[in-house]
Amino acid sequence: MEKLGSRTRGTHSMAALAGVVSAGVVLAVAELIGAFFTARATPFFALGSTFIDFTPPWLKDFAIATFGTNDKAALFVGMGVTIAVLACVLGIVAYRKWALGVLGVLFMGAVIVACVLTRAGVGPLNAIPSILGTLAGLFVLRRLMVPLWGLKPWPEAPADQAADAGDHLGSADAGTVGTSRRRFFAAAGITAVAAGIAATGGRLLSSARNNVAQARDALRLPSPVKAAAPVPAGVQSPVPGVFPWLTPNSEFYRIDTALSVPEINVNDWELRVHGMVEQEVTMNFQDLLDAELIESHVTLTCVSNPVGGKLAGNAKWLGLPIREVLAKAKPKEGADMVLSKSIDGFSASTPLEVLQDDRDAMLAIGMNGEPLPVEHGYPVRMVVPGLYGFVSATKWVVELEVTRFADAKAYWTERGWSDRGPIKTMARVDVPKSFAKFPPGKVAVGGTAWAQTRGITKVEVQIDDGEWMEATLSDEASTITWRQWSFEWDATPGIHYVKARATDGTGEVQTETRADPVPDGASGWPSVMVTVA
Ligand SMILES: Nc1nc2c(c(=O)[nH]1)N[C@H]1C(S)=C(S)[C@@H](COP(=O)(O)O)O[C@H]1N2
Ligand SMILES: [Mo]
Repeated sequence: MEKLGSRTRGTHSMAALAGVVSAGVVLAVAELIGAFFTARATPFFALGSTFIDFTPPWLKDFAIATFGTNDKAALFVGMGVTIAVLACVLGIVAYRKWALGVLGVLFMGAVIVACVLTRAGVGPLNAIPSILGTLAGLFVLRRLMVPLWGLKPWPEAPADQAADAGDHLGSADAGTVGTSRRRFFAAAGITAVAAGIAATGGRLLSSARNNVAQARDALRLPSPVKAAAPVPAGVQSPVPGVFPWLTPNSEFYRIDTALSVPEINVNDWELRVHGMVEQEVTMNFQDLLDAELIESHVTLTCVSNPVGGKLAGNAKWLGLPIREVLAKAKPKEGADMVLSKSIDGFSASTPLEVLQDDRDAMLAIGMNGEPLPVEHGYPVRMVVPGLYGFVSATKWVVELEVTRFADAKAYWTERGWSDRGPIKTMARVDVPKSFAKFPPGKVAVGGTAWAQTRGITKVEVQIDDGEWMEATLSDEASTITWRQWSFEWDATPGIHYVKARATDGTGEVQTETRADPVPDGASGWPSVMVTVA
């Protein structure tokens, strides 16, 4: 490899910096202009969402297992680093061969525009922020290259570069070098600050323009015509540290592919029921408010939840039974699935009969007495007892297409997951925590178990490879909610594994066979390692 002089190396670092500053300008200008377009049209959002759509199941799984519900923050950091590295390379390329640099920037711009335009429900005009951002970035890159070329003209610099470098060209003596460096760093610094201000301004502007949070606060929910069945007094496990039976909204797990939460104005919301139906039905939000709503406690669980994981929550939902909407639409003979679609492009395939039976699958508008939180699907989502969320719990739902499993595929099914998702029987040890240390003697063990629609009839605990011992079940609220349990263990010194398994209402014992979450949910017995000393 050619040995670079220190000054060359210096200018290369500056060229890389110029690339990073220019990339920042692309994103910032697009963010600012994007405030006047849909939030999902900004480059950062569109790139990230496209990346998520192409995420293979193993990577999704890895991300959720490693970062949990911080997976989006991790994605943003990863994207930021990737963009910065690419920008460094493009900066150096532009410095050495301007035309090639321009091509590279235009290519990146085209990739961003393609990502924006392939988002669901994003019209062609939404390319404008990214196009203007790319042009602004190109302009800044050019402005930053000029002093660099002046600093030390690259031997192969084409004539127009030489012209731009102006009086500095060929006279890179100590004085002009200093001037060029100062010019470069001043321009880079000022541009970076301006980009920061533009990006922040864009964020503030778009949140002020789409103030869905205020609309949600102002929303008054109607009372249900059928209240939730009363919850028995003893549903909560007496063991301190077991999660609350009713999950507060703020602690409810969140899983979705939405990098920027869809912001839906209730006056614009409409649900279209179509496909294999006798009668297409559309309803607006007022129709929902005026309908005969019911309330019901339902435990939601995520298919990506690893054994022992926390991707499950129990809430009181207020909504309209979906079977009533389907009764109006009258599904045709042969239909066996409803493909529910979110405004953000996500979709879920739910067996038609599950939405028609008496389990009270609903179009929910309320969660624990409040309007749905924006991240949990405001203004309307689906809640279907007994199925994992990825095939049933569509948030920001706007469409129900009555169809057949043979004819249509849901979002995650296209990405290697199952097309159906009945929930597997699962016990979880909440207390003691993994790696806990405590003295020998009586220890309270407790946790949760779920097998929605079948119910939990027994939970057993095993210490190391000993006998299975029956735990005490807390009261059962219903078969569609989780059930808590407790157990007293006389702990002896040493390192121990505390395991649990549940039996569901059909008499089936939770399988020991370990399975990964892909394609239809994890299985196996949870095991918590503790040190008794
Ligand atoms: N629009 C939309 N709805 C969605 C998803 C999504 O990615 N987008 N994820 C589903 C999955 S995988 C689960 S487990 C549940 C989670 O609901 P929650 O975030 O309210 O807990 O939402 C479901 N609904
Ligand atoms: Mo999920």
